[in-house]
Amino acid sequence: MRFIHSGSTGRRAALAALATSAALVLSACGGGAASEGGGSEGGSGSDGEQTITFIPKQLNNPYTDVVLGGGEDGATEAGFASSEVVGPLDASASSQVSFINAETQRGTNVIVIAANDPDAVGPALEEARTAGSKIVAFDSDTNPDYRDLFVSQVDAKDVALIQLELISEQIGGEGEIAILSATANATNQNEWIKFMEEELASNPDYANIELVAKVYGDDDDTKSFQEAQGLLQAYPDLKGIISPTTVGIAATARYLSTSEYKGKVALTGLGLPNEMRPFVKDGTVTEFALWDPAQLGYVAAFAGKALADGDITGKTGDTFEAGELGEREIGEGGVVLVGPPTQFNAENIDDYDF
Ligand code: RAM
Repeated sequence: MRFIHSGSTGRRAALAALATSAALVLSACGGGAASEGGGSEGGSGSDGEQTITFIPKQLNNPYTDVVLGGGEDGATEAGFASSEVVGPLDASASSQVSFINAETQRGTNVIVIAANDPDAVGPALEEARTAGSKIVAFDSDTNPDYRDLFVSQVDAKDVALIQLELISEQIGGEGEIAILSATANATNQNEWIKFMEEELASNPDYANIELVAKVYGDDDDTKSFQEAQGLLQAYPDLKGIISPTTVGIAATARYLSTSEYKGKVALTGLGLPNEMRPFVKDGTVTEFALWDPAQLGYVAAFAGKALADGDITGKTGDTFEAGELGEREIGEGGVVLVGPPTQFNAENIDDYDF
């Protein structure tokens, strides 16, 4: 596996997207759920062969496809006998519970989860742990009581500060801004927003920037598009939008690109270069940020293997090898950082393929 500049990550993501679409078709009558097999065989680890299952926030999200591409590569390299992907089609608070319960029944050794809500998944994860599963949170944390460790993309405060710096630059340091987020319960977005609000209130550089609204597109393309449209109608003086979600920023860019606000209302946040490229090229977006999502899944798989092997327990100071990304150390609060974040603009966006 190669990272960041790699064409292989992009191809892997495309394959994952195809597989996901196929799974969705197969499960269309199955109550809004889907699963995608990988590795040699599914099922319990009772024969001594370890199994890992990834439960993302939702399956129909291009970001998720890239994360899971890295996750499946990591699972294979780390030596799991099988890896699976299961998950809901929407990111609502309790949509992952039935999937966790099914993994507990199957005796899955490691569950890797991006939590849609920090607490709604708690009781189900506790049952899984009692049954012997190791729990790795990634992308969006659970309440720390419910997992062994959390693999975080980048330090949460840094994610917040980058987005504020970008919007401030793009609106000339003053004016009204809004945030268009994912779901109202998403742990990751809420933490970034909390740090943004604290910084806006305390940093004199931002004294002339006013956050006038926070809206939620639920990581649904259509709802995000409509929320963007609604913001511009409700706040005619709006100077900029921060969207800390790949789904939200792409939908907002699509709205702005054909509206009278194109090039006048700034848009930044967290986006996939492959989705944002046309909007950078057509002048809708100047600069945005993200990390390499594949690395998140890759490191999570190796963390799961180290937990399942008993090499680490998830406590601060524990270290493990994450394949070609090298040694990782568990920091305060059981958090493993992946990073680094990258900023994408017209000069460098063609160097990235994910
Ligand atoms: C969306 C999801 C995900 C987040 C990225 C930046 O795809 O909300 O959890 O990490 O955006």
